[in-house]
Amino acid sequence: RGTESWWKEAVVYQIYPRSFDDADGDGIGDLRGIERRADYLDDLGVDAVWLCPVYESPQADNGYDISDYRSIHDAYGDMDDWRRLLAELHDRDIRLIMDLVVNHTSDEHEWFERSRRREGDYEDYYYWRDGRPAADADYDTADGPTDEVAPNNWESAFGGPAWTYDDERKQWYLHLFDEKQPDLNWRNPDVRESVYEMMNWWLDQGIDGFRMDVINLISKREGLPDGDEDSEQTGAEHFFNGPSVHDYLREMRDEVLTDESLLTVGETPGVGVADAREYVGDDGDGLSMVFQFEHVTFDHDGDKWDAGDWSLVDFKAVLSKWQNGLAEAGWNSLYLNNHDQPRMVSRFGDDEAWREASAKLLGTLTHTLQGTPFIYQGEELGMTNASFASTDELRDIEALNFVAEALEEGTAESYEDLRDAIEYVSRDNARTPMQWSSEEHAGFTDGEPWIACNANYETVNVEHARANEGSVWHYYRDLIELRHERDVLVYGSFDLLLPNDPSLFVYTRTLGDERGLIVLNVGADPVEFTVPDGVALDGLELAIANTDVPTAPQQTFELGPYEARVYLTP
Ligand code: TEU
Repeated sequence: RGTESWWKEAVVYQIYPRSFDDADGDGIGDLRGIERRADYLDDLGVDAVWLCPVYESPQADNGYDISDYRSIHDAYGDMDDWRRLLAELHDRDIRLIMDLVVNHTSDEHEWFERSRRREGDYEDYYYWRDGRPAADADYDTADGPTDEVAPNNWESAFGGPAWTYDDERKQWYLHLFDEKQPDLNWRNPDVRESVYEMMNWWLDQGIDGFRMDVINLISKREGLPDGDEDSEQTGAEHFFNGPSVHDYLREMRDEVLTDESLLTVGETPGVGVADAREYVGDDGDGLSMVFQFEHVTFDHDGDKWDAGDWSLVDFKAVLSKWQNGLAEAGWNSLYLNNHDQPRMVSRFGDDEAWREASAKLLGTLTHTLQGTPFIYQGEELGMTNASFASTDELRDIEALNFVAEALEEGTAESYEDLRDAIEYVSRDNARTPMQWSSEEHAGFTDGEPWIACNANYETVNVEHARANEGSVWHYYRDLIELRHERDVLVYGSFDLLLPNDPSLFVYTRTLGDERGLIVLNVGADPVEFTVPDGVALDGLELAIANTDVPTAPQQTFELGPYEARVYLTP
């Protein structure tokens, strides 16, 4: 892989199909809905779409539980719809990246059904174990035979034990996520072969790459030993970046990912910079990028539901560590939100008084760091977190489990006690329907949407944003165009200024003679700052800003609330 690749210069748009656009009125987004928005994506100027799972699935985790990798979930359409979508995107020079979910399948996948019946080659497709004698264990465990408990103390990412007892096979199976998402046994070469075959089948359909769901969880430590109960997820040290993960990924590269132009992005919770270097680039496993989580977990107080205050100084430190850490050895992905995270403007900006300004500021950040920006649907409108008045309004399995568990354990008396946490971090915040217009249900569906629209759709919507030159949408379009035009924003080196300033995020980008200075006031209070010595201002001109400002930078800046400015040499 050379130093230049299309995906380094690209802006990727993430689509969560269930919530994007519903063409057939059943309240659930679908492939035809996406197809009819191909011009919308083209107008925005994005280069690729990452499509979250659309495969056949019982939808226990909105498609991250796949029951057939080679067909499309009914509510989304069929393979013909998918082929048409691919063609419409390719006609517009937009590439398509599919979501690859191979740490686990659905328990309704044929492989699992055969495995629970111990059918031939399928017997060891998953992690099946006998239970432990009940007397031997002191950890929380799911129900099984009265005299036994789960094989170890590992926990599921969605709460509760990571093991479920299967009455048919009379053994326990491992699931790092929901019980309807059994983990595939990657130690078994037949499993790996089946996965590679399936990946090659998708490549033959003409796709341009894969986003790889929790790909750093596929290798589990031999013997599946008990984990440290004080960690955020018990067992994590035995399956995050497990012992054979790099062997598997290198094998996958050799068997499947030989075309160097593919975009591959591994979703890798819990990786640090040093781990990431082993996954990306020629000297690593060859992935184009990873999604690291440090900048979206640094505000967790041991647990995502305790997220709260965060400091800009810490945020800058995390992001610049990644900028510097992968500058020579790898490539960064750039994101502030996705389908698992709260809306960025509600978390890092101000979704009330300064909604538009702060949405533009955060977009400026993701489009002017070194790496590939990923825009999550609705981000380009400044969509915000939603309101969930009761558990009836929640849809996400993780949130529902969290509420049920807290009520059962008595850490909360009622939903009201948990509401702030839900409305701040739950994944449903990101999953409310895309806001297309001020019509009923935001123009998303003619039916009843599967999850309620955010109440602010009457003012925050595509129709309104496109008609208004000063909107977040137009600003995003300009940002994307600017990034396409200016190599310094893609390839330039990054240098953080003022690391300890509590409200300013300021950095330079440099590529040979080309220079850039990016100045962001991350807060509602106006600030003044003087450009430090050593930063040359000569020749810099304003390239984009979210307010009206002079075209040449002064030595001293007066910045208004959430003001963002990008200066570049011409
Ligand atoms: O997410 C993996 C992951 O790390 C999440 O479980 C994360 O910890 C959680 O969402 C934070 O609240 C991926 C997918 O992006 C997610 O949608 C799936 O639910 C999960 O894998 C299981 O496939």
